[in-house]
This record gives sequence, C-alpha cells and structure tokens, in this order.
Amino acid sequence: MHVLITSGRTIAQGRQLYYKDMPGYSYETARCFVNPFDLLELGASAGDYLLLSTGTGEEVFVATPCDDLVSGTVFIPCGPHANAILHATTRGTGAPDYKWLEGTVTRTDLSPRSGWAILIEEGGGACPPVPVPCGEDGGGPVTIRDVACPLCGCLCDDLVVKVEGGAVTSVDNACSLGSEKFLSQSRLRSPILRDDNQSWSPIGFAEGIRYAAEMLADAERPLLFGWSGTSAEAQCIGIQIAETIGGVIDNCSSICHGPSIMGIQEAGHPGCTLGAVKNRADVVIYWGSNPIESHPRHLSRYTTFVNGKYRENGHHDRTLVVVDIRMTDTAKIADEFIRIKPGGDYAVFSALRAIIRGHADTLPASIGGVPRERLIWLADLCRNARFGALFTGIGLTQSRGRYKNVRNAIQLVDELNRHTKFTLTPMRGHWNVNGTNQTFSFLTGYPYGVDFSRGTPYYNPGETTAVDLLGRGEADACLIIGADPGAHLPRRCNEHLATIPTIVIDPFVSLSTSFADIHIPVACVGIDCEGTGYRMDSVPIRMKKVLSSGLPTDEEVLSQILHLIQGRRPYGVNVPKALSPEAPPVA
Ligand SMILES: Nc1nc2c(c(=O)[nH]1)N[C@H]1C(S)=C(S)[C@@H](COP(=O)(O)OP(=O)(O)OC[C@H]3O[C@@H](n4cnc5c(=O)[nH]c(N)nc54)[C@H](O)[C@@H]3O)O[C@H]1N2
Ligand SMILES: Nc1nc2c(c(=O)[nH]1)N[C@H]1C(S)=C(S)[C@@H](COP(=O)(O)OP(=O)(O)OC[C@H]3O[C@@H](n4cnc5c(=O)[nH]c(N)nc54)[C@H](O)[C@@H]3O)O[C@H]1N2
Ligand code: SF4
Ligand SMILES: [Mo]
Repeated sequence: MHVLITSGRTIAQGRQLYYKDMPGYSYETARCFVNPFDLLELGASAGDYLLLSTGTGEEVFVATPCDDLVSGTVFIPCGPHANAILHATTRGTGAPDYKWLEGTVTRTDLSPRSGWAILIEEGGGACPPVPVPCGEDGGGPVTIRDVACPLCGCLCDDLVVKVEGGAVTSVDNACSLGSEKFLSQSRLRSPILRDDNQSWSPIGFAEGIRYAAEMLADAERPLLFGWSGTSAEAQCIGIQIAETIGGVIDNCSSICHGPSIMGIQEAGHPGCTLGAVKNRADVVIYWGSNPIESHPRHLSRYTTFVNGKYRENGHHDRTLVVVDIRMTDTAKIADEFIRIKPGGDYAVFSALRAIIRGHADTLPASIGGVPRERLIWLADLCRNARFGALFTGIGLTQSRGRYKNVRNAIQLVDELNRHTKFTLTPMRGHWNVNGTNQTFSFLTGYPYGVDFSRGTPYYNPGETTAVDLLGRGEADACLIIGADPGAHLPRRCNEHLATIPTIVIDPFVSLSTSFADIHIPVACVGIDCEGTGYRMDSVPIRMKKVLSSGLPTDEEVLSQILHLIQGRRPYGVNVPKALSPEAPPVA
C-alpha cells in the first residue's frame, strides 16, 4: 500500500528520551500508527509487524491502530527507526522532510530492530556499559523549590525537587517528560574511548579534553553541532571555538524551527511573552503543533486552562482551535479542530488573508482540504478576538512550504493586527534552543548554521547546516554537544558520522555515543549545574543546581578545549592554511 509517512512526538517516546540505553526507548520509536481500515486492507492487526519502505531503505515497525489518522497516512514517532528510512535532502532550508515522506507499507514476519542495532548497521558501535549511579553527596533529604525544568521550551520554573543520597527522589509539578529527565540514571561518570576493536575503555578528563582539542584543531572542515541542551554560557564558548578553528557551528534550530526563523527574517516577528497570552488571550490557536504530547504544561501554565488577569475564568473565557493533519490529543480537547491536508497550510493562510481582506467570494469551495465556510468562521473568530495568540509547530516548518508557511502565517497575523491584537509564537522545542539563536545572533550575526571557514561569519541554510554538511560528506570531524544526531538525523548523516572523528559531550548515554571516538560526560545543566536558558518567548531563566555530581560542566570542558586550541594557534583566530606559519611557502 502506498502511504504518506509523517513523524513527530508521542508522550511515550518523550518519556524515554533520557533512557536511550534501555529497550523501552526502541519499543516506543518502533511504533507505526495506522488507520484501522488501512490495517484491515493490509491483513494486519495491533502488534503485527509492518515493513515501511522508501527510496532510502526499509525498516520494520509495530502496527498500532489509530483512528486519528486519515486513510493513506501513517504516523511514526521521531527516533532512529523513522530516520533509518529518511533521505537527507533539506530543500535549501537545513530541515529534512520529517513530516512528508512517501513510501509503501506491507505486512512482514521480520521483527523490529533496536535503535542500537540500526546504528551498528549504519557504522556505529554498541552501547557502552552504564555504571551503577553514585552521587557525590550522600546527604539529604533536601527539598528545593522554584526549580526550572530543562526539557522543553516551556521552561516551567515552579518545580519542587526532592534530593536524597546524591540522587533526585521526586519531582512535583513537572509533567512526565520533565520528571523522567530528573530521575534518569542513564549517565556516564568518566570519559570513555572507543578502540579499534569497538570496545570501550575509561580515560581521564584531561586526556579526553586534549584528544577533543587536537581532533578539532587538526580538522579541515569541523562541524560543532547541537547546543540546545546546554547553557547560553557554554554556547558562547562553543562559538569562540568555532571561530578559532574556522569551523561550522550549527544548532538544533536548523532541523527544527530554523524555517520559522527564515520566515521571521522575511516578514518580522509579531511576538509577545507567554505572560501576555496568559493574562489577555481569548483566542488561542495551535497550528501544526501538538502540545499535549510535546509541551504538556503549555495549556495549563500559559494559555487555555490558566486564569489570567483579564481572563479570570480560564478556559471559559477563551476559545481553543487546533489545525493539524491528525486528530491529536490536543485537537480532542479543543473547542474546534480543523483538519488540513498535509502540506495544505500555505493555501489556507492565503485564503484566510483573502477572507479578512473581504474577498471570500473569490475562493473555491475547499482549500487545503478545509471547506470555505469553516475558514470564514475561523477568520471571523480571529478578527473578533480581543487578543489572539497563534502558536506554530513543526508541522509547518518540516512539511512542504517550510519557511514560506511561517511567512504566510506572519502575514496573516499582520493582516489581523489591522483589526485587533494578534501575536505569533513558534513552539520552540528544547529548553534552550531559543538560547542558541540568542547567543549565535548576538556573537555572529546569524541564528544557526554559521560557517567561519572564510574567517568571517557566513550563513546559508541548506549549505552551512548540519544535515547538509553531513549529507554531502563534507565535515571531517564533529563535536556533538546537547543534541543526539544518532537518534534524530537522517541515515545518510549518521553513516558519515561513523567515518569521521567524533566527540560527544553529554551527561547521558545517547545514540550518538554509538559514533563517538570519545564521550566526555558532564554535569547536566538544570540538575547538577547552573546556567541560563531562554524560554520559547525569549525570556531568560536561570537554571538551578539541585545536586552535586562532581562532574565538570559544559562550560569548563569547552573552556579547556578552547584554551588548548588557542595554545596551538597563537593568534587565537583561524589562519587560512596558505598563510599559516607552518605551511610550506607557495611556489
Ligand atoms: N514527547 C516529546 N516532546 C518533545 C520532544 C520529543 O522528542 N518528545 N521534542 C521537543 C522538540 S525538539 C520539539 S521541536 C517540539 C515539537 O513539538 P510539535 O511542534 O508539537 O511537534 P510534532 O509532534 O513533531 O509535530 C506537530 C504536529 O504537526 C502535525 N503535522 C504534520 N504535517 C503537517 C502539515 O502538513 N500541516 C499541519 N498543519 N500539521 C502537520 C503533526 O500531525 C503533529 O501533530 O517538541 C518538544 N517536546
Ligand atoms: N523522524 C523525525 N526526526 C526528527 C524530528 C521529527 O519530527 N521526526 N524532529 C527533529 C527535531 S525538531 C529535533 S530538535 C531533533 C531532536 O533533537 P536532539 O537534540 O537530537 O534531541 P534529544 O534527543 O533531546 O537530544 C538532546 C541531547 O542533549 C543532551 N543533554 C541534556 N542535558 C545536557 C546538558 O546539560 N549538557 C549537554 N552537553 N548535553 C545535555 C541529552 O542527553 C541528549 O543527548 O530531532 C529531529 N529529528
Ligand atoms: S512542560 Fe516542558 S518545561 Fe514544563 S515540566 Fe513539562 S517538559 Fe518541563
Ligand atoms: Mo525540535
């Protein structure tokens, strides 16, 4: 059967994000949600195995019946299984076709593989042994209040964390995604080095840091990727390293909301704080975003269900609309759900703009799969709002249209601002992915995908972005910090990572560990060290330290790497090879 394969978040996949060494993670990322009528046609039922095939490869998934999908579309959670069959084309934006992949599905007797088995086949190594946890402080119990959650862009800062015996024992107020990060024990305690026989041996921090510095200084086209999972302070040091070695530094935005930033660069950003939404919004729209599974407290802290200064009766004072290709869990609690055809967003935004300009009569009966009358209703709702808040997800940035979808959404919001007050906020993913854009823009002039090889910052999404650089096989060394390409980048990128020197700096075992020549564990920002994060609305929040692990921080490890590299390059800037003092004279 020919199908459209689309991927995204589930709550169960999110709960496993910090347990990637365990079977439960692979179990959740190997699911395939299928309309029950399609399953009937395939002769399969719940729990049977399905083979998804694309031009890139094939992978086995577990059939999970789901009424939320229309026939002909299957949904898979993001993770190693989804990316094993995804090509690395980004259509000039840096973001792969995560939401739009054509392929076929058949029933199979083959069984699903684990995430690690997929990475081993792509050229990586097996999962290293994870030591039995031991915290530095044996004391406790201690209760710490007003803790900020280092998981998603909501950056909820009302958590109550209890610590005892050097470990977190309970987390109050967090959603299950946040709690699981605090409670995870899938952590390394000392750096590990992979030898030629693919086995791991422990090494000292000084040795690991020296290895990383030499690897980066020796590379011709190094890529420094990730940064969304670490502090703004660490990001600033990373940018200095990239400048010093003439490397490319990119952050998770390029594969995520980078296209939102491209739309904002073209059309501006009519944004506001989440506090303004909480106190004022009477119309809230989630478009291509499913916060119940990806930002679980967004509705209860900032939008629909919270009481605000001018919205004293919470959800009774607000209308919630969801626009998606699936009947998501967020759609199920919305006042109105508008189902759109995959890739239909651009046309629908244009139609809404036309209606608000008074040209409804020029529209066809159905646009992007939505009846014209429904759009007239939505346009009226928005125009008559006292304060409208449009939240855009990666259903817009990773589907056809990419940044032009977001640009059109901004132009719709501009149009609405001739009648009322309306704002647009991208539903930023990681707790500090917004911080990467703040620090990168402040220090280099560009928000992500910054190439220092010319000696001056150069930015061109689709060229200087991680998936493109790895997909073209161009990077000859990679530093991975605060991201997990092993789980989240298309197969072609990982196959290349397996062939080049790779350093991973991460408190947790990740699937990228599979490609690491060396993995340096660090203190986790927001758990065992402090740091600054930027919420999705660009409000900076100080992350707390709730326990001591005795591990060095990202800032400390990166500072030492920078120091060692500067020692090798006395001017502290990238000197083009032909001009460097060591280079042979040009004949
Ligand atoms: N559980 C969990 N939570 C997470 C994460 C995680 O891995 N797991 N990751 C974090 C990150 S990095 C991010 S960026 C956020 C992302 O958070 P969301 O933006 O909510 O991410 P997704 O679930 O990938 O996609 C959102 C929706 O887009 C819809 N969609 C697909 N194609 C189209 C289309 O053509 N048009 C429209 N209108 N919609 C479409 C999908 O059906 C899906 O419901 O989540 C963060 N939170
Ligand atoms: N098929 C498919 N694939 C997708 C997507 C999709 O929708 N479908 N979505 C894409 C998107 S939007 C994104 S953003 C990416 C997900 O982006 P990734 O960045 O790959 O997501 P995570 O797996 O959460 O990785 C975060 C990493 O940071 C580490 N970390 C946590 N705290 C710290 C810290 O204090 N210091 C350091 N150094 N590291 C830390 C974690 O252990 C983890 O390894 O996936 C992309 N891939
Ligand atoms: S909504 Fe996001 S920031 Fe808030 S507790 Fe859940 S994961 Fe943490
Ligand atoms: Mo993301």
